[in-house]
Amino acid sequence: MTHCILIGAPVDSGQKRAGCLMGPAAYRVAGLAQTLVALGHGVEDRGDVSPAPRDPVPHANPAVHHLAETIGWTEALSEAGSDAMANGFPIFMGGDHSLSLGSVAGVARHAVRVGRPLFVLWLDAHTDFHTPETTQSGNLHGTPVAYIAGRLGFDDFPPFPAPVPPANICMFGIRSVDEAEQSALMPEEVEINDMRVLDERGIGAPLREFLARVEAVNGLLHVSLDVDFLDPTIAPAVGTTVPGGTTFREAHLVMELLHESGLVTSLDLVELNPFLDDRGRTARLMVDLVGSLMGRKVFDRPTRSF
Ligand code: HAR
Ligand code: MN
Ligand code: MN
Ligand code: MN
Repeated sequence: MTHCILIGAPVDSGQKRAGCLMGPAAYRVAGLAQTLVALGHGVEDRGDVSPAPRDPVPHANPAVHHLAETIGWTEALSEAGSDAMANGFPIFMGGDHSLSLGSVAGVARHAVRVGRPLFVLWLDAHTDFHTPETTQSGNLHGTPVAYIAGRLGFDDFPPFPAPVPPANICMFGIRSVDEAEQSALMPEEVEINDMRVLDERGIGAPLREFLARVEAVNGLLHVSLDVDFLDPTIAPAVGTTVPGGTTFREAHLVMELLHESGLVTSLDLVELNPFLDDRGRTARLMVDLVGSLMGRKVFDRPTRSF
């Protein structure tokens, strides 16, 4: 039994298509808490975080927008995340992906506190490895991995508590990478399982290898699940659809293997835009994936496969 702490993060400042702010409400309507309770877990819904208002912050890159607001979210979510880690298993209900600037910062503070290495599993169509200086869209939801990895260019943000070594960051589902991200990632040891890798190897083998690395050093594991990790035909409620995403079963298999590993210590659910959904199907799929992560099985076998 896990004590799950739901943290509403109605962040919409990291991109330009309004609607992600309705995400936490959609997860509640889709029955996230009820799903967790049915699996035998405890649930504490801490409500929605709301950052203090602040004055605009100018930036040398004129494309960057909503910088002050995003910094405010980062501080508030880092605080909420750090507190929740001390008490249970935080589930950040987004909100666009810029919320991970704060959620992972909070988790990293906890990792420092308990003296354990932090690993990050990034399930996304995008690498989100821009800095505020390199982004051309100015959408800060494209930057959290760079912040987490300790890249320079985040001077306006609180310093990241303890940057995650790039080798501890593993991505799955990648199929949209900008040039500046490509060249910044080239020398780094971030493990990028793009869709080509998944086509050739399947999703299970590379995931098991990564989980073995986490287990070997008793790491904490933060999972960041972007809706666009999924193929848009099964998950339409996202502003940045990219064709060729993961299937229903690939996504559930990831969650089932993560459950069996027993390694996951925190989770982001990001980029759901309920305004773009088709009768709630994307919200329900995301909740079902959390169900698999938290122990729901197709068939209950006595042996574990991880
Ligand atoms: N790389 C593009 C940009 O920076 C698109 C980023 C889209 N990011 C998300 N989250 N939707 O992964 O604008
Ligand atoms: Mn505190
Ligand atoms: Mn993302
Ligand atoms: Mn994405």
